Amino acid sequence: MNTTQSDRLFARAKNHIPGGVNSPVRAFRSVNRTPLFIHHASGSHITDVDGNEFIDYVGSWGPLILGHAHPRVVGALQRTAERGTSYGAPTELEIELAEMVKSFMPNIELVRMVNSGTEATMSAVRLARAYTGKTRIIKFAGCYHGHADGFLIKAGSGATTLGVPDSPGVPPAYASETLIATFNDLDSVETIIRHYGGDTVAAIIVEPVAGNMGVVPPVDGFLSGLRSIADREKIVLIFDEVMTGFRVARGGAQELYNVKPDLTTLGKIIGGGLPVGAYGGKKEIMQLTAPKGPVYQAGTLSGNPLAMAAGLETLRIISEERDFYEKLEGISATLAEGFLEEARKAGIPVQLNRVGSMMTLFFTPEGVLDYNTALKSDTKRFAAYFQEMLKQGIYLPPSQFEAFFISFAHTPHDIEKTIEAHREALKQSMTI
Ligand code: KE4
Repeated sequence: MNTTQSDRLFARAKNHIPGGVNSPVRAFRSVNRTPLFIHHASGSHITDVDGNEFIDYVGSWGPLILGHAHPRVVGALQRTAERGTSYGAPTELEIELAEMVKSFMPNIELVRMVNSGTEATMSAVRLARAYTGKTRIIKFAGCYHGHADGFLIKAGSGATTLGVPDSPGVPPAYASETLIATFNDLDSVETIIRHYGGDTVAAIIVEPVAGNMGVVPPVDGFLSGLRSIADREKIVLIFDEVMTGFRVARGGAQELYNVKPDLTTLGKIIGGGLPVGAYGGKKEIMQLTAPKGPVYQAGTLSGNPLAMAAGLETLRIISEERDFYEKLEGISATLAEGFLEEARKAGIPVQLNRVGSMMTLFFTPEGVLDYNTALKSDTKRFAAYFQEMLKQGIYLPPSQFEAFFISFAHTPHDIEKTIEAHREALKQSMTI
């Protein structure tokens, strides 16, 4: 595969941008190769600057559930841009998207638009602290909620020690306010609460379906168990649905698992490929947000017309398509079944975790239920598999610990070609 132009651009990029990319995972480091620079994309396909075309399972890390450059989304952006791109003043579009979000997720009574998932989660936590008057938060090892300081925390040694910074630059004081539990393990949450007291914990924040340690679904009772603990201890339960919102079901994971959080954070699909995040939920909590209440949060481009137009058109198309999620489930299930069948035939132990159109193929013989079991995956084999899939025209997320995203634009031919490539890539990955 010729990557001359990509290599040239990467060398140039590194002179101006840290690591040559504007988000670390794009650097392809964990798959031991340099990144491809993309020239254009349409539907389920992307084409790099050397003219190599791929079937895309990254989909900009989740936003493009309709596929790239959907004509109606592009048209909405063009019409909106011709009237002006941003005013720093309210528009009707923001109300329409808020109303649309509430129609998908009726548990949300008030919602605030921001510009990224990180802004959404950091703002939701600030709100929970203000509402409860408490300062600590509980998050789960392997769950990612964006790069705000209070989330870049990893578990200290022992089940009840305070978190420790997971990045230089995060003050230890922040780490002491973040406690790390184990995903799918309610006892780990109870242990923390017994040790620190529920009266010190403002919020539990969780990806209701983990997507950032690879996909890890919640085991039966886990989410409802968190709901009970939050009710008992008067803790704000935050579902970080930046990835799962409008992805795993029309109403996100809170609809799929029928567990209602107090606050929900959103991103990705809600922007249709433009920068949007949002946080929303119970009116009695959300109304503390400025200017209604005292909790400050602001943003120059929050609710900007372009992002609102792209998000609105995306959600409208989803709403109008009869059985949208059933059809997407069919495409995703066919891919997953093909992946598993080929791995079985090749005698390669893999785990495939999937919820709807987000999935991860783990190279490990044992079930992946949390971060520790995810970390047992053979990342070297994943890297070899990734490279082989790329050679065969399949563009996967460049990390064992990310989710593949299937879009409504993936065709039966795409799926068939992907399964064939997978068969060959499994064989090649055996030779490492
Ligand atoms: P952003 O700030 O990147 O818009 O959203 C942060 C975020 C929050 N919550 C969840 C559940 C998320 O998955 C994310 C961002 N996801 C990653 C993909 N694993 C974005 C890709 C990247 O970092 O480049």
